[in-house]
Amino acid sequence: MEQPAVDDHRPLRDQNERRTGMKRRQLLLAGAGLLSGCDKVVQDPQVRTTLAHTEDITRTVQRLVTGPASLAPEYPAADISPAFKGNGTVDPDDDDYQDLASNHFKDWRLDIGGLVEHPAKLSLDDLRAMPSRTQITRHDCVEGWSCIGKWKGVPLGTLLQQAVLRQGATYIVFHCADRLDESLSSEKYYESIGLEDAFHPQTILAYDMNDQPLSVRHGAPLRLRVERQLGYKMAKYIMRIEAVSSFRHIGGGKGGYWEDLGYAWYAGI
Ligand SMILES: Nc1nc2c(c(=O)[nH]1)N[C@H]1C(S)=C(S)[C@@H](COP(=O)(O)O)O[C@H]1N2
Ligand SMILES: [Mo]
Repeated sequence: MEQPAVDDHRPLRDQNERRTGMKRRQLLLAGAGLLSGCDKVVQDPQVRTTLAHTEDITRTVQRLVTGPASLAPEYPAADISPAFKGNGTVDPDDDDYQDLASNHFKDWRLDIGGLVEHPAKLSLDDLRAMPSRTQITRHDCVEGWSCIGKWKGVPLGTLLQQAVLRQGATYIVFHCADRLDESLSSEKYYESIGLEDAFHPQTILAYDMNDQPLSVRHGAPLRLRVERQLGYKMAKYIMRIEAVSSFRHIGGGKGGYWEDLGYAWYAGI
């Protein structure tokens, strides 16, 4: 059967992603003893729309195999990568962002809004004064590389408990400062996760990396770590967090910058 045409780097990335995703899916499916049935569906390159269902299967099976609150592996300090790759945007080409950066983010405020009882605007000092969590984890990019880093930040769940989600809040959306590649999309980078991941103990908004304030390269002043998912979920340069009942009205409607271009919304690993 014919493969879809590869006319720019985007479908190629999609294919990479699908390949990586499949391997992991197959592992999870095998673990759950479901390989034979689901495997056929996953492997049929024609069944494009089935991939959406496969995404649901991945999520369900990951939960069956690992339980809803299972932790991603954490590593000893000796395993920290000497050079952590920077990927995607590494210096946002945005005037407002550059102004904030030139003043060491003293005027930056994390805007928390949407379906919450108590909208808030928090400074870096506010965030640093809150209880924190530190974790050494492996970052897996869909492009096929991994790096281990140490992250310190505020558990997202703590912030959401303070903000108090209103009825109907189902997803947390992260709005970023950067436009990644205007030839692919004019949208600013954004991401979204469900409440299970939002309240997961390892889901943090990180302001330190490897015991230093987060660098611009890696998402200063604040980036998401959602450790059971792939790298593209880990929004850098976060400006605003919004609780929503649906993300259909945001960006291209698929829940994230790369999702709008065809990546899976649930990028479980
Ligand atoms: N705002 C923003 N967040 C982003 C990206 C981006 O381009 N812009 N790239 C994503 C991808 S694909 C990866 S692998 C990681 C890279 O993070 P790093 O630069 O710290 O390695 O950030 C993710 N978050
Ligand atoms: Mo990535």
